[in-house]
Amino acid sequence: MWRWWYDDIAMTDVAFLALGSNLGNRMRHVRQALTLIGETPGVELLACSEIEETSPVGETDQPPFLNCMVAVRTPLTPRELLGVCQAVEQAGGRVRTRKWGPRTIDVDIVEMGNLRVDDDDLVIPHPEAGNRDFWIRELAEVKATLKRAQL
Ligand code: PH2
Ligand code: MG
Ligand code: MG
Repeated sequence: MWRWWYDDIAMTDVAFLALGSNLGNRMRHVRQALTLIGETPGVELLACSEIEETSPVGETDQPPFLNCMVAVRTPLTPRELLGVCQAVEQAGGRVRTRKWGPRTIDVDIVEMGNLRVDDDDLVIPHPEAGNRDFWIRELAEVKATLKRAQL
């Protein structure tokens, strides 16, 4: 069964991860996440958007975020990549409180090639992908960088 995922990803093996932090030393959390993602075996960090400050969406009664988008190349399955994201969140001291609440570091899979996943705990593309101005902007920026660098 997993073989099917691998075949699919082999054709379009660039995934886009969104990073967000609005608790504690936000830049430190984002930087640590970038480092950990880049050091993960089987995950090649290709490009990163600008890191920008954004107003909270959804739950608006929380501090502003630092957000950025990264492109990675990986043969990992979606679920394996989710595991990487969760490990990076744990290393960043993420404590799960309320949905969409403040967090030291959040790492979300936004896109993974042309792949579609619709499980209870993992939906790709991310359901908010078309709704957040900053994600749309960051995604366009990273994709333009990949194109320029012919990655
Ligand atoms: N993430 C959320 C909820 N709201 N707002 C901004 N600006 N940036 C985020 O990354 C964000 C959010 C849930 O993951
Ligand atoms: Mg999120
Ligand atoms: Mg998340």
